[in-house]
Amino acid sequence: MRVLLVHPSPLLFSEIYLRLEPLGLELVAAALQQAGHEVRLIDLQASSPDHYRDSVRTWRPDALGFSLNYLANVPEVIDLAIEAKEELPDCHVMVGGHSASFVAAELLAHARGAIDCVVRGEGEGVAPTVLEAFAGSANLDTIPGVVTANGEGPPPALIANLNRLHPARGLLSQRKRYFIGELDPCASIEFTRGCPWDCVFCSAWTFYGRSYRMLTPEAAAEDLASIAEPNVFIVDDVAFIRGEHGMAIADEIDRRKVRKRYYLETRADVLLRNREVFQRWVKLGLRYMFLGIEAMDEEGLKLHRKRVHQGQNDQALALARELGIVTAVNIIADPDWDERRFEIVRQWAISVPEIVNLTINTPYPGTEIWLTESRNFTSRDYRLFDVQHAVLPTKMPLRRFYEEFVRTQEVLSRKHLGLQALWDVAGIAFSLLARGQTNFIRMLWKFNKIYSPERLYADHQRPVRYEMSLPRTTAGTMTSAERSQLYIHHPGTAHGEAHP
Ligand code: B12
Ligand code: SF4
Repeated sequence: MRVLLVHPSPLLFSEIYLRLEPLGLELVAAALQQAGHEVRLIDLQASSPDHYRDSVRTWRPDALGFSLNYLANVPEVIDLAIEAKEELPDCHVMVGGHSASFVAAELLAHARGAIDCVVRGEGEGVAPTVLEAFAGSANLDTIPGVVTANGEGPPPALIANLNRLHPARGLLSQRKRYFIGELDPCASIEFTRGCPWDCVFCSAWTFYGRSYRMLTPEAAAEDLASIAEPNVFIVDDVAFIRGEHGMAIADEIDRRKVRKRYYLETRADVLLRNREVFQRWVKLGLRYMFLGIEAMDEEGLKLHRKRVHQGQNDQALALARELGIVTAVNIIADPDWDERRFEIVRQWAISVPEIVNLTINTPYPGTEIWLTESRNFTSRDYRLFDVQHAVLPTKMPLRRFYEEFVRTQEVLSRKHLGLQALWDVAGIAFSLLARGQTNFIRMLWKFNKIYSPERLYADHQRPVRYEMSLPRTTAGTMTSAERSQLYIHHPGTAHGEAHP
């Protein structure tokens, strides 16, 4: 079959700081190629919608597959599916990805026949069977994880072997457009999958059933060695939870003499526990790290169930500085923040050398706070669920909240964007320009164009065509049965570790 795989457009956040390749979709593509299909991939983060429309019209795929990791992309994907079905009524449409897995039934309802099925959970294992069903030689309703208008088939199953496939990176023509900060251009890689913790605002653990699986060090290093870009973003939720795994990959990389620069995300306690692993990776080229600090006090950390103490966060930042890793941290802004809370964050952020980023507390489907807080939503417009908009009632008037939020982001960004930053990194900027890489340079000026309280506020006034459904729970409560319903892959079905 001719299969066109599509990743939707970037969200507000990505318009400024980064743009990264759709690794999940590349794995699905690799599985479909292996099954003998002709596959094309369009990433609307890096290509124009016209390019997509031309491909539908001229290449006339037999099947379309949309990746829907981000809830805010739901309306776009529904509209693209409807448009494609109008152009090609016989084309089969499947949707998969993180968010699609949590809202499968309502996606099908909104699309009114334009989406044939939603694949819940990991996609590379079942996607070839879904295409067999599209071709008439298998039954769509009996494939694990597949949801159709007829209902849900057997529960999704985790794939048995993460080492078998390498992402089909070669399918993306616009590879030069992927970057994160000055790591420009930048590819992505996965060493492990899943997270054994259970923070209340996060759905990484409910998606993978609190499992944690690792690629073999050989497979990880082999994939890395095949990457052409000089910079690599490691997509693992929490990098190097198992110190010996991080060391073993480092050995394999050394053996292959691979030299790259890396960005990864991890937790304070993991960094403190595995100091020598991170030290080794600094020697290998680790430059940037993201630490999910989330809250600045014990009470906040407890509310998020982060299972880390403030003291550990402080120690981890000190260690990262000592190791020479440039660290970005995230703080979750609660809609009930007032001017004073924003001011405290601004003061703290200016006083530390780290890159500080703010996101707004957002109950996503699949998280625990989705069950306990979603009854209070002020909007059910999927597009506002991007952690840059407030979807819960704000203590300050909404416009005032956005003024404080943007002012804080601006103060934080001024440390790293704009003229001062260009001066600080002039050498890097010139060498990137000399190589024709302009993503980083453009980023330095983008903030004021993209972020404004008016834009964020106006986004709430747009007509809403697709509204998100609410969970069937009583406000503020959650039974253990409801909590267990959050899982896509249930803990019992997961191979690998289930507890930190
Ligand atoms: C890496 C990552 C990023 C990267 C890049 C992601 C990219 N280009 O796709 C960066 C840093 C840019 C990023 C940014 C953001 N992210 Co992010 N990100 C992740 C992370 C950690 C891993 C994603 C990944 O690559 N996994 C590895 C691949 C192999 O898995 P996968 O993509 O899920 O694909 C598999 C399945 O989903 C499925 N599948 C996927 N597509 C398809 C398509 C078909 C047809 C089929 C059949 C199957 C299928 O099969 C694949 C193989 O098994 C996830 C957490 C997680 N564990 O999922 C958060 C996550 C997806 N991000 C999240 C958020 C909130 C954001 C931001 C909004 C954060 C912000 N501060 O603003 C931004 C918005 C980005 C944007 N779209 O513009 C949330 C999503 C919440 C939601 N429900 O919408 C997540 C779940 C994190 C969390 N803890 O809550 N992110
Ligand atoms: S540690 Fe990170 S990935 Fe794991 S549950 Fe918490 S926020 Fe999610």
